[in-house]
Amino acid sequence: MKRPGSLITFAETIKGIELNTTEVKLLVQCITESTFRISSPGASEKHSYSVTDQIHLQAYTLQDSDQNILLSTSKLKLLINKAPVRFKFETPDGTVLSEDDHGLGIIWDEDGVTNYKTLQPGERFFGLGQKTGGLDKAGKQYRNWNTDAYGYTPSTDPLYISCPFFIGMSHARYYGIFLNNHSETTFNFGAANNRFSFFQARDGILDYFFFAGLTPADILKDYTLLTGRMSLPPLWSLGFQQCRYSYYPSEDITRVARSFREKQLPVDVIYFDIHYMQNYKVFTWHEEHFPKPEDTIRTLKELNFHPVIILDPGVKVEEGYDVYEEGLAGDVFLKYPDGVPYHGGAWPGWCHFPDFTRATVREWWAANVEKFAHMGIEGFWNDMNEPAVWGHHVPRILEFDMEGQGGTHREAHNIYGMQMARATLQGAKSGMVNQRPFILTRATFSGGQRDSAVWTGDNHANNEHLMLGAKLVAGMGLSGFPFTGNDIGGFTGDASASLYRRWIAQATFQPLMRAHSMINSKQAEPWSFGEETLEIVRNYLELRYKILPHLYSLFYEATQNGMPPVRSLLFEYGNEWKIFARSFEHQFMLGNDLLVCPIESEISIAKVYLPKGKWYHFLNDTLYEGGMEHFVELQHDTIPLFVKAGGILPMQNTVQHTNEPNDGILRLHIYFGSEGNYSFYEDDGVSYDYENGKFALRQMHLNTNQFEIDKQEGQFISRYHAARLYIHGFKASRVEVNGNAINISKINFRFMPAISNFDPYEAYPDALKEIQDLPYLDIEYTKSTIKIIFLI
Ligand code: MIG
Repeated sequence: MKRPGSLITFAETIKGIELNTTEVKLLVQCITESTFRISSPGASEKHSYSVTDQIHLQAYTLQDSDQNILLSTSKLKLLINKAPVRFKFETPDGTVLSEDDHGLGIIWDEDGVTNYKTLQPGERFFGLGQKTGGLDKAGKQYRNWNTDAYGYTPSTDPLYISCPFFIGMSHARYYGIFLNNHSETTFNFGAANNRFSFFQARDGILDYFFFAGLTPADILKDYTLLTGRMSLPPLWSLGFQQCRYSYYPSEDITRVARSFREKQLPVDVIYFDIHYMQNYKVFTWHEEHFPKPEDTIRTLKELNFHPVIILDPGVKVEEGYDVYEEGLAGDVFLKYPDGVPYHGGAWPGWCHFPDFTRATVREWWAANVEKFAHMGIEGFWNDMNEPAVWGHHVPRILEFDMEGQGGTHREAHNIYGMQMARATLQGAKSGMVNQRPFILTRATFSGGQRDSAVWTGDNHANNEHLMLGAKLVAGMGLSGFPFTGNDIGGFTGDASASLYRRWIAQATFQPLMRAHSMINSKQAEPWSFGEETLEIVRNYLELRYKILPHLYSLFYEATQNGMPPVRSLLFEYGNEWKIFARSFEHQFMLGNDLLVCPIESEISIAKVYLPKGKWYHFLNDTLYEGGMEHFVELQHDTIPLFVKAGGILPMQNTVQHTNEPNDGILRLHIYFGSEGNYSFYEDDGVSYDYENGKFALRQMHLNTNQFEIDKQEGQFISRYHAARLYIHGFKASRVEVNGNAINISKINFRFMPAISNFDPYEAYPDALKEIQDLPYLDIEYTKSTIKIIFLI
């Protein structure tokens, strides 16, 4: 056992502050005003797959006294106790954020390295990526080791993705810790003890970043500055996605696609799961099921579908199979220390596995992806990349390149999926000329948000998974992953109609809206659950396409500051303890203003918690008082949706797919309240031209009786010539637009149309209640600035 003893000397060098203690050396770096880094020698020279940028050092002040060294910036203080060496982080006003346990501190032993931190009174823990358990993870311990978690439950750990980053809350202040280590790591948030929390790295390399911020958003901003942010996804990937294990042969996938169009169900994406391949061989097409893949792809595209294919990492060992032969010749496969390539079992039988930690291997993989992009495939779905092999135990002794630094499967395991997604993105991009591809991966790691969307793997068709899914998506958002979703309906098992409807309703408000189901399970397309469900699902899909302008603007925000579209209530309401209660912790926000409450199947009266403030019922405009619980009646498997007073929601008319232009009229729903702001973003949705200024960004502000739209930034010509302003909760009788008085009109308004075949007004008088006489006004959107004053 080894730990930092007393400080012998310290030196401020170009690397940072080097501490020399009786037993170990440590390096302290000030990275930004709100970020410090502490690492063991050599750690900062190791290649990090998570940290994107070159680390720059930030100025700080240093005060040296007998007992300690104090490093401070305007936002954060680090006190280094000298005997023994212990670290304590404080806010500038002296509130403790996190401190080493005085007796234990940092310990190196047979478990690797463990940093023990004193549990602060009432300390809470959030995020840590794709983790089960509550919103507040206090009292739990988690392990990071990417795992094919087929059959997982609401308490399984680990799952598919590792993200050793969490946000902590102590003394009502926030901090974040990112353990920059992709070997197996463990986080204890006060599990089975009342003394400490800890984080532990099995490889013995200590390297963590400490973030301080006034809000969780500040911390996420710093963390994503360090580990990167996603770039804008293609707009079509935010449409509805239909998957099945598997749609084949060719006639089957095109039949499903046609059915969507015939039944007028808005959709953009359809998937090819593993049966499109010949004997599951990656980068092949099945000769009988898909004899003319180009034709199938063309047919799908004519139907305005964007086809996505699955890619598994295992390459079948088979003489004469070109991908295998070329891989062998190019020396791309993982090997044992004696140079013999590794054989692992997967769908194709015995496979070799590419070493995605080598640049040339990523290029080889990318070249194969590129060929498929040239065929018209625009989306690539990376599966089985934990990596998963039959028997689940990839030998730890396999050797990896690790960007030339060398390593074994112990170090490479958790970033394997991430590097596969990176290689896939690389290939897709070079194969698609100035068009954005869509990459989806099952396994990844901190920083993987840069390359791909993720889903939560093989969930099950039950209520537990419906609710868990909402928490996982919000939890991943807190951890820097904005583009996430769950298999709608549940992957394994058979969803009831009610469960499916509730899942569709919930996923309408989640970033990735993908329905998927297991081979041999009941068919699970929207029409497989009866006519009534079909009508209801169509309503939700239409609503999804109406809110695309909102969703897309939220994705733009994710590219700018790392804020996820789906936001845990922690972001705004962390000081309201009810948000952590078991019955409310599934609730989430889509953006700042829209509150979504997931509800189990068959439930017709729901209990929700509305945070402080005033809230409008999204479907019927009833005003609710926040800071308390409410019971809400639910018809037709709707879910409770509320908009915050002061909220702004941009929408469009519904379209059948994202290739279909909207009608040029922006629907702006504004909800009376004292303050609301919105960044409304548009671009062409498909190319990278936005990087060269081809975007349209307009800031909107709502302040009681005044609504303003600022001048556009960027050179994209907006899709909208007019805006129809729906005014919710305003008492105004007159209005002035840029100084000119105009009339307020009234309209019978419904967010979701009635269920036509069933005539809800006969069968269910209250169903999807329309808003009676909603006031609105039409304005020219092309005016360079717009100022609206509501007058009584
Ligand atoms: O061993 O490709 O999570 O979505 O449909 C199963 C078949 C492999 C697991 C994925 C699932 C996918 C399935 N895959």
